[in-house]
Amino acid sequence: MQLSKARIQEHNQPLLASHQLRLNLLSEELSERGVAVRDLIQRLVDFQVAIPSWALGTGGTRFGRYAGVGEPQSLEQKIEDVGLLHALNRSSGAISLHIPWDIPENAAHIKALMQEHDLAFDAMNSNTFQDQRDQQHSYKFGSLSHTDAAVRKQAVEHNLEVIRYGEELGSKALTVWLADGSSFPGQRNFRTVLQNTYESLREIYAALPADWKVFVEYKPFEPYFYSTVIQDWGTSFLLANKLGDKAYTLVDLGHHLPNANIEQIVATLLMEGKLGGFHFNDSKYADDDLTVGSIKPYQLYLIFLELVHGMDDPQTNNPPISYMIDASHNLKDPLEDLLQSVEAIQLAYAQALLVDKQALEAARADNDVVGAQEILQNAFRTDVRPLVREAFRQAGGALDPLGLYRKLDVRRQLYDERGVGIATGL
Ligand code: AOS
Ligand code: ZN
Ligand code: ZN
Ligand code: ZN
Repeated sequence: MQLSKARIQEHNQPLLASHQLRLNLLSEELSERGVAVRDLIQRLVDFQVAIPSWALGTGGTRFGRYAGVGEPQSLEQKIEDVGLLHALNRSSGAISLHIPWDIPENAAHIKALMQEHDLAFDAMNSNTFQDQRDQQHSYKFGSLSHTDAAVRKQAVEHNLEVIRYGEELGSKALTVWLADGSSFPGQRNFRTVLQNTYESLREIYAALPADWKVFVEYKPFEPYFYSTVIQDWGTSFLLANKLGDKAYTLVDLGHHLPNANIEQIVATLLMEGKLGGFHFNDSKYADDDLTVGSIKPYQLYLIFLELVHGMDDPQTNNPPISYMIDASHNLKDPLEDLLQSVEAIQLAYAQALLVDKQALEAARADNDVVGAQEILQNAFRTDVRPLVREAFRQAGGALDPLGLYRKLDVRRQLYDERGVGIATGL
């Protein structure tokens, strides 16, 4: 289904007066606090976060899966779903594909469809954590790190194939998330598997087009429960450094052991110019892939503060970061969840933009612990929703994307169109 500009206008019209009132009130207060409101809103308008193709269908747990309805059955339908999200909030103008779940049969047709929806391709994702039909070697005991050179070769070749698909479509990055690990002490020689992984990655790196990047994602455990080969940001950073300028670390918020100081990891990677990709989600226990900002909104804000201050610092030499939502939904309508996630990201971003950097640095220089904390908390405790809504509106989106989605009864329409089938690739 397509969402016309006229339909969005029609939705915004009755909400406009009360929105304007709230926005004016907040703008006045913020101007008094020295915030350049118009510039801030423009930064929100410019911010884009990619949607992964696998977040569009209902996920499952290892105990089972409840079918959703109206889920996309093809790459075309996935693009249509992201196009709909983007029409609603104008902040999700990119899609991240996964091979072999999203093999583009006809690249020209797919590119035309992308253009129609004003979408770009974010990083391509390879998959060496599942065995595919007709695959010669199994990844049961690893892929890029495998003890058998033939398996490593097959996994490298798969990644090269993903790069080729990405080139056809106009993507500029490859994300490697490696499930490789072990479930019992003694199962693996830590040094051998890391060395194997490095050598495999080197072959992939050598095949990267000149204007491409590779993102190395880390994760402390799961699907294996004793060790993973790329367990933490240090290991990812080490590999990225050894590989070269086109290799970067990717931070997924759910891939840390409890209470890790993720904002500090972000700051360190930015200092080194090595933060390439970002997967947003939220978690209470581990890689829960819950809605962004639903469990730890203050942490999300602190992370955004590091992203904003780090990227704005002229001394930082980090390329633009590929932002993506990496979530999975068992209970919610996936599209509703993604609308909530995008909004949560924009809210945290807006709060981070409120912080007076100079005042914060002055408090730090004075060792004014309370003062510095107050500056951070004041920004966090500001209700910035009018700013985010205004950014959606200025960009041509809905003042209340979720409200409009519900009013249009989108899921019902998708169900009529597509039926009950399970989304492809999940
Ligand atoms: C897995 O835990 C990682 O978060 C991956 O980034 C991603 O979810 C996966 O590649 C999708 O299958
Ligand atoms: Zn991820
Ligand atoms: Zn994950
Ligand atoms: Zn995750």
